[in-house]
Amino acid sequence: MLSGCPTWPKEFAEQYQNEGCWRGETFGGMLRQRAAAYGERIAIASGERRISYADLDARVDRLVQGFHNLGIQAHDRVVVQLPNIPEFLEACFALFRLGALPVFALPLHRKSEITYISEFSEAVAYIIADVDSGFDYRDLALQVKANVPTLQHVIVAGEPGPFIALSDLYTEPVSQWQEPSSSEVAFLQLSGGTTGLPKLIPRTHDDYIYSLRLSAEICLLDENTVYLAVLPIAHNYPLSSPGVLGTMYAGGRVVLVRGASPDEVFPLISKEQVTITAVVPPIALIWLDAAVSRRPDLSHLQVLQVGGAKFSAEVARRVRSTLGCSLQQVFGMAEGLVNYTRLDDPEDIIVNTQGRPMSPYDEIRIVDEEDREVELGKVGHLLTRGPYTIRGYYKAEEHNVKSFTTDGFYRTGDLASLNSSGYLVVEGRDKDQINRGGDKVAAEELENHILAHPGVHDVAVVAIPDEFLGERTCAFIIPHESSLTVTEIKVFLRERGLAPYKIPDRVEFIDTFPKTRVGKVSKKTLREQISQKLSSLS
Ligand code: J2J
Repeated sequence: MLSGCPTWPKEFAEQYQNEGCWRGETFGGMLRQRAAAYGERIAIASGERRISYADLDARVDRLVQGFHNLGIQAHDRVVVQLPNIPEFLEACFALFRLGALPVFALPLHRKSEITYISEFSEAVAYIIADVDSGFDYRDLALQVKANVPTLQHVIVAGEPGPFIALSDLYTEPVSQWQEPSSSEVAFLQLSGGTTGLPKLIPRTHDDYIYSLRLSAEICLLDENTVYLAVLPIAHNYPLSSPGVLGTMYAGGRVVLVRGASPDEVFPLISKEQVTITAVVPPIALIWLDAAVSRRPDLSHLQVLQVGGAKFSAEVARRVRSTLGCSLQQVFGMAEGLVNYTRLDDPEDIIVNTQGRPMSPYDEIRIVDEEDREVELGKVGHLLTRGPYTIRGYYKAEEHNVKSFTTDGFYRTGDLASLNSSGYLVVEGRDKDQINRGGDKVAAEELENHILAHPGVHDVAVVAIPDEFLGERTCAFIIPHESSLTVTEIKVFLRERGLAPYKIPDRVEFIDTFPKTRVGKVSKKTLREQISQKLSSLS
């Protein structure tokens, strides 16, 4: 097992095995079996490209040999930052087979995030696209490589520039390698974050494949499923809930697309006969509005999943009548626990709750400030433990003490209530994070970046309500000098290489911070102040 990865105590691991949650499957083995069972059926469609399960299996073997020839070995970490293209899945399955660990970066991550996760994970390689959405990842890689001594290889899907072409690595397999054991960590996923620096989440073959299998069952996937991957598949939700991997588990077809606009997506749903897709609330809103005027042919679409941020009941009610498909709410987290409304649930549950845990072995506690369980139906802090929820972040001992109870429950940072049928309603959050329509911004991380500006004395980042995204970010800054401008701050953050979605939506200059009774900055008062100001402006 890779060091620095907390794991389940023996008695829990045995229980999860005995109960049949963990069945000893690995990703490498899963693809091999699907290739044997579904051979010529299409696994991945991307533009005009079609890759069958048999082709995918063979291409992955060739790539394993190529990675092996480069010197990539079991337990090595490899940062993968690719858009929704087939190479994403080929590279990941090749790394899985080799026992090397993909570290998933989002396409919008920039120098700051990539340098940090490469350094922290001591990555030996970084896999990128050449250019995507107008951004040249090779320029980013040059900067990252100059700062991260462990990084030996940059591998490019597309024109390699000064680096290695991924396409040159597909090599006739000659070596033998031992596939990892199912209890090993398969990859590191990025946490939405609440702290100054992003945390890495170790997921094992056993736990993640369990979550795929269950997700595929709950979403009624089979070999006739066509799943459209609209969100970046590096994210846990489109990767596994049931996402591209759950679809492949079921032997279905994954359709990859790089944008979410109705112009692109509606014709594709019709052409590929898509049966299920997953979006965040702002995309659902755009699709609903566009569908009213365009009346697209979505006749094959059975399920629209919405998750990642709270979906308002009012909008949720419009899904069936406007798009003609079922809505499924998904409330999940890269750390583990995923809740789904079930497809045969009554409308009231589907519209008004965020679903119930997918596994009977998921343990849920709703507690007060002292970790005492609150009455059923009351709002409290959501804690969870189970067969696919991590027991700790990668190499984060100190932080793990705060994020997990001594008996292994993960403190989700969400405020929720539980009803008598076991369904959860997300009521808010006690973690210092802004959920920008599914994109998570850790307040402390952004504050640290802003504090690095020499003209800033102090800063506090809070969420402001937003009709479209749910929330946006507002940075309250106490400047050293009154000449500091909003533009200066934004340019500064961009130049530091921060992901664009973390650049504050609004900056407010202020003389002093309101304080709580114990002398801490009162973010609650700041949120109230800005809400009042904004409502008086509108
Ligand atoms: C309210 N808040 C939600 C929802 C997530 C499936 C779906 C989503 C994620 C995800 C995921 C929410 N309503 N429906 O990994 O597998 C907020 C909560 C949660 C945090 C996790 C999956 N769905 N959230 O969004 O790791 O605050 O995972 O704790 O990015 O998003 O964020 P993340």
